[in-house]
Amino acid sequence: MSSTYLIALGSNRRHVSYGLPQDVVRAGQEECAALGTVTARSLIFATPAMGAAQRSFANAALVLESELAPTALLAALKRMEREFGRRRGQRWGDRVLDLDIILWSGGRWVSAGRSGGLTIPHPAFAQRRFVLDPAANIAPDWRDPVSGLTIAHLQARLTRPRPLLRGAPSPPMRGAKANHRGPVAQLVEQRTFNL
Ligand code: A4P
Ligand code: MG
Repeated sequence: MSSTYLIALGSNRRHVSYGLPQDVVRAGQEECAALGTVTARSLIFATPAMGAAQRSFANAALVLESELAPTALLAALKRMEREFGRRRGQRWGDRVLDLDIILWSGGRWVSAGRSGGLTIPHPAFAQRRFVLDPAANIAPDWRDPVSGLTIAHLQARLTRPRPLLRGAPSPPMRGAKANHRGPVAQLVEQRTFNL
């Protein structure tokens, strides 16, 4: 029986033959066709690095119909990461391509494994614009089984204007331009490589 998966792709390192991160991500989107049928591919987004990473990323998403069960798909994605990661001079642990399973048609999945196990939905995806922007590009109506919210809704929560301080709203300053953009909304606007 085939299942539907939402896969997130990310890269912030060059590949010796594919080249720049956005080209690595595009190649990754194409290679995923070996795992089933890719029914939707997002635009590729340039995103500011989050966390310990230094260089900005290229991020994308795709929808995959596959006969593979979640653990078999994860193993195949890890294999693909390793294939993309074979690059001389690269530090141990760095990968040219990161492939995560974000959602699947079966709802929730949790299984143990020797190298980290598997949790679907991906535990952090609802807080990550670099996942939600590409995902909203191809699957805005897909509902997260944990929060019950659609991807479009989760994305809007991260990007919608918010007051900086909680509590009673203060009256707008006379003559001042309204600006209710919160810290998240003030992040560098994401742009796509494809436009
Ligand atoms: N694992 C459990 N659940 C899943 C799942 N749903 N999908 C386990 C994939 N893997 C899952 O992941 C470590 C282990 O998590 C796997 O072996 C698997 O058993 P990993 O991809 O090997 O390691 P990682 O990349 O360090 O973890 P993770 O969580 O993917 O890293 P992050 O937190 O995603 O950090 N900034 C921008 N703008 N864009 C990015 O793409 N990526 C990172 C990577 C940091 N900052 C970024 C981006
Ligand atoms: Mg990962």
